[in-house]
Amino acid sequence: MTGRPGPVHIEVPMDVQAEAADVTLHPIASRLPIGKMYPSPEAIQRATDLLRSARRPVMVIGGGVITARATDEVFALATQWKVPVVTTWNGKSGFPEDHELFGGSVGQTGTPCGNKLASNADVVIAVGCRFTDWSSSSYAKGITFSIPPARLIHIDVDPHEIGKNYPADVGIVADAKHAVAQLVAALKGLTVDRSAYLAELGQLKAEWEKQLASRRDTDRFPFTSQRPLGALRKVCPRDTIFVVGSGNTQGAAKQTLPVYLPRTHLTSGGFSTMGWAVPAAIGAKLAAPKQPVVCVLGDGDFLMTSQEIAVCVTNNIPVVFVIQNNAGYMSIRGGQRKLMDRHVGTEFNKPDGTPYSPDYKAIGQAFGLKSYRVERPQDLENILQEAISANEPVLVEVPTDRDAAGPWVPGWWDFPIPAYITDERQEEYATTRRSEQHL
Ligand SMILES: Cc1ncc(C[n+]2csc(CCOP(=O)(O)OP(=O)(O)O)c2C)c(N)n1
Ligand SMILES: [Mg+2]
Repeated sequence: MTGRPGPVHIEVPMDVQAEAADVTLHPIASRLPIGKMYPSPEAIQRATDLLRSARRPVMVIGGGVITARATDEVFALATQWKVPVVTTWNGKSGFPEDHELFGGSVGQTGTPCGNKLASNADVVIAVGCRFTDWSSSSYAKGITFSIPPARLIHIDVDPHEIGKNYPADVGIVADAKHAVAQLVAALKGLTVDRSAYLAELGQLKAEWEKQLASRRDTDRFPFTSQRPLGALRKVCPRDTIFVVGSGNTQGAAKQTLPVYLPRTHLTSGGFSTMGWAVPAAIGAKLAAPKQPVVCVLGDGDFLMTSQEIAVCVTNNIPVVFVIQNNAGYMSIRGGQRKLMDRHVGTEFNKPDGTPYSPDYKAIGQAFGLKSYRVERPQDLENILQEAISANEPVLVEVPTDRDAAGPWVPGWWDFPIPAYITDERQEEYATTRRSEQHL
């Protein structure tokens, strides 16, 4: 209940559970510190000075912004001081993505726009963000971040995060809500003209939108990864909670599925844990019963915990499960092909080499869910609309093309090339690796 909030594992062995004792239970609240941590005035002063000198500021928000319920303060700082906002994986939903100051996401499967903006910033304000390898393009200089020469204001409740992956000019250990609120107050009444910078942002976003549309707005069938995500955004209310599985769906959702309200995008995050999305979506619906919950995930991910859909039926929990079926672990196949020139164990095939897939619609029906398979692209929106409106557990299978699956990869991730690959990929890898800052 203290420190950086998050999941905690406590193990209670059986023999301890079986013991009996007379104990006095002290009220736990009287043992905990009161309130949240405020920033030091000196740090706020130095951060404000730096922000006033910034010509190309960018705010990077991580999951800490959402956990600390600091999204209103972040919005106020961004709009008052005209600072574009980019998000990490867990920071997604911390800023409305239809706002003109939204710059996209950062990292390996961020957006080209988000990475360009962040790597060309002169001042980066990081709030509740750990700069993980995914979100920082494995620290390769200039791909997602250029710190230094960019100067960093780093706000985090955990002192170990400050300066851990990038040197901070101003490190602020504080609750994100208080820290950002104080920056807003310190800049109050000051104005700034960033019309040229914001026009550049608009241009970058327009280019990205064109790129995105080529895969999102196509009737190619089986579907691209992006098409059903675009359709979901069209038919789902603004407050819909999207719970996203791993693999191609996860990266594609980060890029293609805009969200507008805090806690409306839940992802298995950097370790991309398969089998997480189905139970997580059930939990999300229990926690927020008034908001629609859509779980969108790959066939491989679904198969790891698919039996949990029974819980939706036995407890009347109306989650919509959308399965992007490409008959295999296509995100892994992609990596195997690119880095090892072969793939193994990632296509689900019959002995004769043709694709194998269980019948997902039949699985849904067998468990007692209302179930669909989209057979034609023109039916997609209608089926999804019906699923959202049904107010009962629903399963929708969307056939997905094995060769049109996955997000764009505008950033970098340090994935070593095996020694037996002896072509130009070795040199390319070595060159980018040499630019990693922590080495
Ligand atoms: C528990 C677990 N095991 C293995 C992995 C490695 N892994 C990441 S994505 C992936 C394949 C996901 O397949 P699917 O859900 O069908 O999505 P696709 O990549 O085909 O779109 C695997 C095996 C993982 N992230 N989690
Ligand atoms: Mg798959």
